[in-house]
Amino acid sequence: MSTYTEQPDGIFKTVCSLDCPDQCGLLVHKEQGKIVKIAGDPEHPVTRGNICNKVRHMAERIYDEKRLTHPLKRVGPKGSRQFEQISWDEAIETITSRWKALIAEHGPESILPYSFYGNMGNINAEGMDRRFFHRMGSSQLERTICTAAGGAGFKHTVGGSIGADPEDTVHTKLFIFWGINAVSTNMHQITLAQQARKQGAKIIVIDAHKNQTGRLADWFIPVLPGTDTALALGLMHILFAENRVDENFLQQHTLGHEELRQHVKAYDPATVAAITGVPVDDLYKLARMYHETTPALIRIGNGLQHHDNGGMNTRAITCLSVLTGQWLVAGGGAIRSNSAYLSFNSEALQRPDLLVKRNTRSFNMNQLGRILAMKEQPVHSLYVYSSNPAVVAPKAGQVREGLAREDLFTVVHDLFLTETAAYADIILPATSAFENHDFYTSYWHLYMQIAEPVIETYGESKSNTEVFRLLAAAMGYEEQALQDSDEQLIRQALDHPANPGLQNISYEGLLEHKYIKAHRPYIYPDRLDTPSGKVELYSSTLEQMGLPPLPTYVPLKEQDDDGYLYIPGPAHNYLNSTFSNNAKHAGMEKAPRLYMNTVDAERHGIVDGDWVIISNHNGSCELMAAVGETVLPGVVVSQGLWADTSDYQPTHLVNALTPDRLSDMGGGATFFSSRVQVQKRHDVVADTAIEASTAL
Ligand SMILES: Nc1nc2c(c(=O)[nH]1)N[C@H]1C(S)=C(S)[C@@H](COP(=O)(O)OP(=O)(O)OC[C@H]3O[C@@H](n4cnc5c(=O)[nH]c(N)nc54)[C@H](O)[C@@H]3O)O[C@H]1N2
Ligand SMILES: Nc1nc2c(c(=O)[nH]1)N[C@H]1C(S)=C(S)[C@@H](COP(=O)(O)OP(=O)(O)OC[C@H]3O[C@@H](n4cnc5c(=O)[nH]c(N)nc54)[C@H](O)[C@@H]3O)O[C@H]1N2
Ligand code: SF4
Ligand SMILES: [Mo]
Repeated sequence: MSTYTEQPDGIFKTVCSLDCPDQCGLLVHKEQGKIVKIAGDPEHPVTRGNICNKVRHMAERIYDEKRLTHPLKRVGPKGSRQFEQISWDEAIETITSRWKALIAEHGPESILPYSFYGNMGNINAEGMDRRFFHRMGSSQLERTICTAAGGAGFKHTVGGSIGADPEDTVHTKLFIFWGINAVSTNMHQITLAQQARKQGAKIIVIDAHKNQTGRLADWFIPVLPGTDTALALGLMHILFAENRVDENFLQQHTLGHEELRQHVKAYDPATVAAITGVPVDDLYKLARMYHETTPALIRIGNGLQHHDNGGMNTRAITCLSVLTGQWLVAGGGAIRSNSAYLSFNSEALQRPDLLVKRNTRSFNMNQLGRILAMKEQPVHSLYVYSSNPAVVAPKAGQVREGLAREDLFTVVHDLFLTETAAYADIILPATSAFENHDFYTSYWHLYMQIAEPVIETYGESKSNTEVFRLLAAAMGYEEQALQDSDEQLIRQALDHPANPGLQNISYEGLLEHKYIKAHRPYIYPDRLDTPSGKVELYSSTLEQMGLPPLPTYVPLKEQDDDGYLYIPGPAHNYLNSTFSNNAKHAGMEKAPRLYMNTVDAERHGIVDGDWVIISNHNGSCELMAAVGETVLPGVVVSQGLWADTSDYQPTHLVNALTPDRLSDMGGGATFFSSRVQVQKRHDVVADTAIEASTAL
């Protein structure tokens, strides 16, 4: 059964499936059965006809000759990329007979799924797959690689993923982009801010790197990585000391304001300046500006979450965001994730009831390397889909060692022969989202959207839902839930009276309108989803978990090492590792740069364009120095999860250096909390032809 329904040529409305808050409405132009152009939908209230360069060039990826067209089986050593074409029947039979044998010998927990949001369509990302692995009773996966730390920090403060409606931010007068590279990662929030700027709004960026977002700010505030909690506490100190808090709001809507008032006395400006690198005068200026401007919005990004103290960083900033009462004002308050407004019936979609064994073991995806290295009750089979862990997971060297295990039966379902797929025993070709039926829920704007297939399935590729239906049948699982159609899955997920925000949204309505906004009759709800129903400045829940109940600065773990603090962030022209294997996008991205301060570069005799090796106890990789003043001394930053080179070497694998420690809350990733040594490569000459913006 194919999900493809006959579509003529023309222009079709659909959705961008990438893991990006903007979740754009798209117009896909199709001629002779093929996509010839992808543009923003001018009628979509948030997209307003603009999309990023990545997706404007996405047809290159859809029709890339490297795209997988058939199932493959491995015929050489793991990692050698020697595969032979097989039929779907043979692929499904090979996988399921192996799984049946493993289940008989070691039990279902010897099998581990590994996935993330390579495709944000809900039924493909977290629908039929969840049903299947629940029914199997496989080891379960904690999907914590992205926003788990911040999600927890935010939840313990305001109860869940709610915040300002981005569309209201045209009225905002002060934007604080905090740990977010929004020009690259949330471009429509920048469009809205630029519109507000015409009415006098100011844009402040607080970041460890003066990148494309910092460069457009009215005021860029460089901060030392992992010190944001201290910065937020210092600002709260000044707000309380100068009576710049909204006492009414604190009284009515918060818990623990008196404790917080006392607690922040310890974070005086001089102490905070020494920790954060932000001068005392700037602390006063920022606190006063924040108090004096309304609506003031803090857009909390992922950068400050990917740290040892990422949960607390998010929590401290969230506490700051309520002190002046801005959550009561349209266009004020904070935005971290808005996913709660569009929350759907995930129990109906994922069917956790199919998992019979209560204490089935579960693994944190950030520790894939150590999971695959386990000697006791080892994982014998790994099924990877919608993710590329050989590139994106921390401690990538250990991940690849695990993937290279001859006794690990690995299946990878993807559109491409990724770095992870290179280690697979069986590779299955995946459809692109333009070939699927699915529904989408943005975690930033408030629109639910639907997509129907725009083009025919590519080669013999299949969607995630379709592959799990086949696997379920071949495993002999007889539950109807494992054969439900895509339409049934969507309808079941939408049937969710518990979220009144969906009251205007139906399957038929979505088919007709393509996007529908969540119903939200308030700016600030009557009751938050915290235990007290209020903003918890003091959290007894955290206290019971052994964490500080009040926002408290805890330094990063690797302090005594004399290496540079290293932030390997995402790139403008890639989406995590997606597009990194595509010539057009790699060409736009030019070279893997390492931003470093002039003072540090001079010490090592490094000039702009030099190739450098960065290394630490986890591994090493090679990058090209971008010398200037975009980072503070002692900090180095790279952008991009780069593909292995054309001879399949992991030369620019930044995650070779990242730690697999978990964050303070939520089991989140700590990609940005490592330290590295930097060394010049003397055997190659500097490449001065590639310019990188390195000026202040
Ligand atoms: N073009 C593009 N867009 C994307 C992605 C992509 O790969 N490329 N990825 C998507 C995904 S999955 C996600 S989660 C989002 C992530 O997008 P963002 O939320 O923007 O997160 P990052 O880009 O990881 O980091 C944001 C900024 O945090 C800074 N930073 C790092 N550590 C600290 C710190 O301790 N304090 C402060 N204040 N700043 C710090 C970094 O320098 C960086 O500029 O983007 C999504 N959109
Ligand atoms: N150093 C460092 N590492 C990071 C980050 C960072 O900032 N720095 N960011 C982290 C974050 S925030 C995230 S979210 C993760 C993201 O990590 P991943 O989720 O692994 O994201 P991608 O690299 O985009 O890989 C997605 C894969 O899914 C495939 N795919 C797309 N659609 C489908 C589909 O419908 N079905 C199937 N089967 N496959 C599909 C794509 O081809 C691609 O190979 O990376 C994390 N890793
Ligand atoms: S990646 Fe983001 S900005 Fe680009 S089209 Fe998709 S949703 Fe829009
Ligand atoms: Mo992410």
